[in-house]
Amino acid sequence: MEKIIFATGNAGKLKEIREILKDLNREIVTMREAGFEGEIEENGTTFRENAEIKAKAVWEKTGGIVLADDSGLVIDYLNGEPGVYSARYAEPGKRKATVLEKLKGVPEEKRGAHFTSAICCVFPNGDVLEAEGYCYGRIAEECRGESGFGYDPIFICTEEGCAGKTFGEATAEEKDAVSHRGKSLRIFAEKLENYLKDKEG
Ligand code: ITT
Repeated sequence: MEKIIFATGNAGKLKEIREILKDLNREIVTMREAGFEGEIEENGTTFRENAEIKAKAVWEKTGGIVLADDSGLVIDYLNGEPGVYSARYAEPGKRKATVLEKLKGVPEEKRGAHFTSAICCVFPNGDVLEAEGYCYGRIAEECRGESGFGYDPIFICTEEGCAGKTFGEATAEEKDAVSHRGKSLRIFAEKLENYLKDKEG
């Protein structure tokens, strides 16, 4: 069975994607393992555009089945920031602190936020499948918990099954069950199944 190449340099995403898509029973390799070198300029203005840019860049070089995730944290009080700039918001190691500082003194009811994940999969013949997922919550007043990656310790999830915990406090199973990436990838998995059935039939 043909493997899936995941166009990412983010180890946290890779771990989650392998777990969430384990029922596909397909090997998921990174773009580096697939021989892709170099950087990808993510110059889109939406998560969806950036996911497509990443998937197509790796597909053009490898010709395989390529999956990409573009994601980020959208904070109401900051008019949607950091959004598509989530990976580039402040210096590495200072991103969570920067968000906490900007929301200092802001009351709980105004700290609403959500994570978005846009998935794009390009097939060897150029066909494209897309999916999106969202997870709602609010920004904590300080970091809580060590699990996950990125902004997880400052995102208090308000969705059933995880409500009240930051993603840093949630187990991987609890996060995957409600997260933006869990949702986008489960939608993708269903679309993939239908796509493959159509092709075979
Ligand atoms: P690739 O583009 O190589 O996949 P990246 O880290 O640059 O990796 P993005 O451009 O999609 O990925 O930026 C997403 C950023 O948003 C990511 O670096 C995190 O800081 C944050 N983020 C996305 N999903 C997250 C999650 O589930 N938990 C915490 N932070 C998340």
